[in-house]
Amino acid sequence: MKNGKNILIFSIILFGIVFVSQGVIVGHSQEWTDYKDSDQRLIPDWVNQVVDWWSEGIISDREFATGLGFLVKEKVIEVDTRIVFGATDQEILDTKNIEINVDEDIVIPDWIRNGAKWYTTNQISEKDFLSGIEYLINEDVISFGEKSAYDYEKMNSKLIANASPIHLENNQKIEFSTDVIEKIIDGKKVQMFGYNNQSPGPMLIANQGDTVTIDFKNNLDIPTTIHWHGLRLDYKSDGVPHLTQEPIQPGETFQYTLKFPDTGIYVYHPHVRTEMQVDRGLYGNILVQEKNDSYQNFQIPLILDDIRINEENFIEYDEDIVGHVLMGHFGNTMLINGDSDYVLEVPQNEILKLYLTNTANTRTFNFQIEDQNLKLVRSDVSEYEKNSFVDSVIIAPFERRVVEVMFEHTGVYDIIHATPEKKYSIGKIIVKESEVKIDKEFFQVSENTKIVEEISEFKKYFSIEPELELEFDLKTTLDLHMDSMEHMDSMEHMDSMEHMDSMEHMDSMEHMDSMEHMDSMEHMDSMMEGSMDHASIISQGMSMEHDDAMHQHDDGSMHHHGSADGIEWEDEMPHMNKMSNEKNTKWILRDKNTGKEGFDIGFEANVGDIKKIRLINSEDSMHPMQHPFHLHGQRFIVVSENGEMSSNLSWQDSVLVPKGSTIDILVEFSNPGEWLMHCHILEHHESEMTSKITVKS
Ligand SMILES: [Cu+2]
Repeated sequence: MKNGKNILIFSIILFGIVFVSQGVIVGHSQEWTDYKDSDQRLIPDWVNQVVDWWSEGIISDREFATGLGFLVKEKVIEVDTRIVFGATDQEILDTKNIEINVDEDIVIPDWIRNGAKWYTTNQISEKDFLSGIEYLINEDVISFGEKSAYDYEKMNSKLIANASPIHLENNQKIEFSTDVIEKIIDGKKVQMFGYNNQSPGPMLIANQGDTVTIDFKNNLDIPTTIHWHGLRLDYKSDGVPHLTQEPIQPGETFQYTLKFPDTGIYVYHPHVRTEMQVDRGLYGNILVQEKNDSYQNFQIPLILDDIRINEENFIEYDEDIVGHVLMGHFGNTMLINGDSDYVLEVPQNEILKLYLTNTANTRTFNFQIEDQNLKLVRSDVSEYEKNSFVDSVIIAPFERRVVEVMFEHTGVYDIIHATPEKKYSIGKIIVKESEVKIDKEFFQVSENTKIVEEISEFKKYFSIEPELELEFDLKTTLDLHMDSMEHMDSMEHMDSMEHMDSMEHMDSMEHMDSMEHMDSMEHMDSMMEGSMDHASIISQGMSMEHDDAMHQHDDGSMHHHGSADGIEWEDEMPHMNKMSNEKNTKWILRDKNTGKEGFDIGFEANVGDIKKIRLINSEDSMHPMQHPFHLHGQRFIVVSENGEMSSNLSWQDSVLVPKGSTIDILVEFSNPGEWLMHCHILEHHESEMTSKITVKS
């Protein structure tokens, strides 16, 4: 019976599609053709994804057909009745008597829900929808072939990718590009950047030990590069402007050679105006698997991000100057896999391996799933010595963590970002009933003997003295003691002061008088006229005369809500942050012993060296906050924090150094070349919180 019903749905859909493919769309075809000719790129992302997934076999015939059935059920046919059921009223009437049902057993994939939801809520236009359907037809997606059962086991992969995956063979060469794209985020149509017209970019899936070539073309009107974060590849392909290559100019090409010595989840992103280009959507995952990997469980990459979209649906950046340097650019919309409304559907009792990546400019996430323990199994570059059950995982920008989770009970679960003060639901997981029997072994923790053995060889170096002690510091001409401005009660509602038209909330703003200390801010004027539109309204509107109030609060203390753990979870100084830029504010890496800063540090090592580097994030600096430290092209072990030895080790390429902490890392210098080390808060990096290490072969 079940099959019969499905076949019915298929035949209806096929019937409709045939009409479409023959161009029998009264009233639409003309507009449609124009539209398609004028701008191919307006085909929505979800359609491109569907086509790719379909051709890759990631979604089955049946999934696809079910999806269309779902669109019908969701009353998408109110508009496209003619598409699905025919051109004439009689044809529509003839078919309307047939009841359309989506089989309750069938898991509706995310892309279908999204497609239907976006369309029915007018987030994608009829034009977009129609051109998408046409695209599917042109791509022969309608040739259904055999009707495979919806069965994860029979699919060639249990990978639920965050973007259309590209499975890479050894020595394969692929084409890659950066492009301007449009995306719907939180109901807003936003102009963004994508890799191969997608954001997140395609998920690259490679085998450990392989080599592949990326023929890259920059289709943006600004220079860019691609950095392959965490890969120990040849430094000529590391994508660092002016160090390993020149920036790739608009229209130009560059060839990258990727190598994958380590398994795990990695992330690629630009390294030119990184803070702006990443925020606009340029990032993607790389999954490196063991050769002949027969991993049978679900693999689900989740890219955590935030993005700042203004009222005009625009991601605002100054083309000429890096802004928000003080704390980095916090977004006002949180995303999973580029979606502000992420929904994942999974079967009950299956082991789900979640690959977490943080691509936010500055926001550290504290990842949780409602009512679930997470089995933490991996960090950046390797598994942990032993896995452990945790409630939550703190993940700083561009770190990766891998957790496993198993849902014993069906239902809907929130994916949560939990700060000490607030819990944000940033997505949902729908757990469907399944036949799968629970595997009690999942709840055991175990040791990873391979990693234990590998790391044990390095333990004899754990007690060596550091050869480099790096201090984190800040220089700014801003008067950060104007902190009372940051403590307006209503501040948290003000969203970085974008909406502060009304001055009645500004009772504590009288402290703005210390603006007079800002005479050294040569860029203040242009800031006020340019990207600081809203802030300039504030400074005009507020009184500069209440001199006396200023000093009452000027105790020199900086208040940081929720930072008892040494992490700034929110933009606690939105006004100062917005005033800060790369000219008036510089973050610094300093060699404690020589006093040299940034690229002047000139640290060197030889291939084969094992050296300790101490990262010192003193609480006494001008604005102490956490910094995620990243070293290119090598791997390291976090040996200790504040003198306390780490109890569960792994290989990493990044480490979060909370405010007031000192962290020792043991670096295995295995890869010759010129390698960057920097803070991965992107605005900090762009404001020179960066140095390099030369590794000689
Ligand atoms: Cu930093």
